[in-house]
Amino acid sequence: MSQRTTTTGASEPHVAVLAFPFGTHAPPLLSIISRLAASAPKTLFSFFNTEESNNSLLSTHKHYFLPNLKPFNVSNGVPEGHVLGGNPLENIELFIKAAPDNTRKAVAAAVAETGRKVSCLVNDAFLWFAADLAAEMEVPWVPCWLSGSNSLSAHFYTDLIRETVGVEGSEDELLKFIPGMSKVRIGDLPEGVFSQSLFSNIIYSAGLKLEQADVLFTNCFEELNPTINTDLNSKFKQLLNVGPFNLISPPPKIPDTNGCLPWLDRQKPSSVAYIGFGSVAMLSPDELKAMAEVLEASRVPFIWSIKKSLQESLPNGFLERTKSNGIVVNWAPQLDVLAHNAVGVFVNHGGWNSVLESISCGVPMICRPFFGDQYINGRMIEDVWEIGVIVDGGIFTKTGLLRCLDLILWQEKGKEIRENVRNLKQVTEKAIGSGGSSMENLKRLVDTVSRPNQK
Ligand code: U2F
Ligand code: KMP
Repeated sequence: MSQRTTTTGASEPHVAVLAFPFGTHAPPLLSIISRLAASAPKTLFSFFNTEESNNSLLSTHKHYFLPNLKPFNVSNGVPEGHVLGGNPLENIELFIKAAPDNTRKAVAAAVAETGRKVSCLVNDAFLWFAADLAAEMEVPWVPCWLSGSNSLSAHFYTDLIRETVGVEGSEDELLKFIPGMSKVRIGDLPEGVFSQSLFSNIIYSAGLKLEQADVLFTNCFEELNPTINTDLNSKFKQLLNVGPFNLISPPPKIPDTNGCLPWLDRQKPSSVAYIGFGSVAMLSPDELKAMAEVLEASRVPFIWSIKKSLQESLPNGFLERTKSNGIVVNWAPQLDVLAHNAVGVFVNHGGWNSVLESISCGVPMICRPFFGDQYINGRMIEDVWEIGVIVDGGIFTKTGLLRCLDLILWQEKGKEIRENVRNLKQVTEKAIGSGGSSMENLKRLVDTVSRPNQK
């Protein structure tokens, strides 16, 4: 009996999905794959990811693993006995170096276990070796760019940028020669455009390789960057913006263990600063001190999500003195916090998921970018979408941060910014509504991945 089930299934589509297990990459990829799996119940989706990342997803995002979406473990690439130094780039580089071999092994094992040949390969775009794997298996190659089309354009045009501005381009030079990027400066570009580390080279190569994708899909929506998207649409075989994933396939609720939500209920509308810098970025001790001093002196009500290890570096007595004014948490229920009408500003690092979550809740931003796409995201926020500001000088100082908080929370300019982000929220809702651009693109994506292999 079980054999008959396997034989029937053997000809049904099987999508292998390769996750990048660092930063906030695997959860949004899993979320969109879950949405595809729900729309294509006869298609099997195998989610290849490290054991650590899969275990974390299984404990916090279990509902995404539908009966036709199964996790498979891939080695993290850390050699036996190797002691990690604590720099996230070390983990990334060890994983990526070993990933092509480890993934081939894991995919072969999953095919043997499920009795289904792979019919389509989906991967986090950083893992561009997947292009070769898809070619070997003779299946469509469908990478996913988990950030915005603004950073995608920067990586796609890296050679042109290097040729045009040379290696010594001035930080303030504008990228006027790239459609939709005329407000972006050389200094805003992500690593991979100029820097030469192993990880940067991987992203650079991804930018070149993505042109070969059968379909490239993103966690973005067309109306957010219309000029960039029109341009990129003519460069890729098929570019499908199917975001924001947080709205297309909502994540599970995070327990409100610190009582952020009832506390927010007691605050005035648009008065609270929510502060959080994602899963990787860390404030320096000086910036941490500047932030704490501003919160204490200004009396701006706040929720500050800050890792336990950094909480020890807060000024002596800060928690006690600000108890009536704010909450410090290890990890906040970010989406619920942003959706609360008491929140007036999100002080963040420009991480793509945070940016989309803030837009989908209509909350203005103050950005302090650290790495990767965060600078270019901050630039779009300040100069193109006009839904927030980059903190003065790029780092937190007492005067710079106070000025930004004052601007967004209390000044006339802040009202305009708030109106802009609320308008953009509506545009976002349209994109994911019935007949909206992301919804229509999602149907095309479901169609691509659920097709039996025709190569
Ligand atoms: C990398 O992402 P990060 O982890 O640095 O940051 P985000 O993209 O902003 O994602 C953070 C997520 O964690 C959630 C939050 C976001 O979904 O809702 N979160 C939370 O629930 N509670 C908290 O207290 C704090 C955060 C990278 F660093 C970025 O540059 C990239 O743009 C991003 C995507 O490629 O990946
Ligand atoms: C650690 C990370 C990430 C990183 C750098 C790190 C990460 C990430 C990026 C990134 C780089 C260029 C882009 C977009 C994102 O950089 O998760 O255009 O996404 O040191 O975890």
